[in-house]
Amino acid sequence: MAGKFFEKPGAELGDRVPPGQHLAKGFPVLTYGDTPQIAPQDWKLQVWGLAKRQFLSWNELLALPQQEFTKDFHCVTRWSKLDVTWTGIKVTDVLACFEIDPQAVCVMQHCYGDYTANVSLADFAREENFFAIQLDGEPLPAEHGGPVRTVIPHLYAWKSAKWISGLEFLSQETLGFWEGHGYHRRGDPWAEERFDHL
Ligand SMILES: Nc1nc2c(c(=O)[nH]1)N[C@H]1C(S)=C(S)[C@@H](COP(=O)(O)O)O[C@H]1N2
Ligand SMILES: [Mo]
Repeated sequence: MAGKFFEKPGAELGDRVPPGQHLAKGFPVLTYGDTPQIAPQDWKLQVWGLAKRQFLSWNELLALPQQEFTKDFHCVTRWSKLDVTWTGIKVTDVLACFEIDPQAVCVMQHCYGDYTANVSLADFAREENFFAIQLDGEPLPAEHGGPVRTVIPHLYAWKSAKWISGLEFLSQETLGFWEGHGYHRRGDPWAEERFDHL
């Protein structure tokens, strides 16, 4: 796989690159289906299931604290990109707006264009996860999920939902798009949780 678009990680990066992954040159775009075009002011996060609050608007999202995040990104199709620089809002700060019922243990991320990805609330509500609104200091490009996507760095990147449009809080696990097509329900790249063999 080494060559024009991918290179084998050098030994010095070995501890940064999960097993079976190669480093991508550039930042590949991986989308199933068409790229939705959403004007930031029209973006809205719907909230349903086991939570009181029903939505968060673009302006409400921007009113929350923003910070820079530099994180590695691992796609299950075996490319990784190290040190991606984003600006975003911590997932924990967003979740604090919703009055989530203690019975909620899972979250379904819904997207414009109908993609879904499930995560446990424990995996979602981690300090290093965020809603990204910028990439390299520029508004997040549509092909990378703009105006808003989630980034969950400790799981394979299919869990990082582009064009996020909704969060559904659930008392039990329901499978998202790729998870329903045989991909792993959790997707830890360090454990190579690529496919679900159950
Ligand atoms: N809505 C939506 N989110 C998505 C996808 C998608 O097809 N639709 N692809 C996933 C996959 S498989 C990967 S690897 C990353 C790719 O993000 P990128 O295109 O910004 O590199 O987005 C994830 N989020
Ligand atoms: Mo992916």
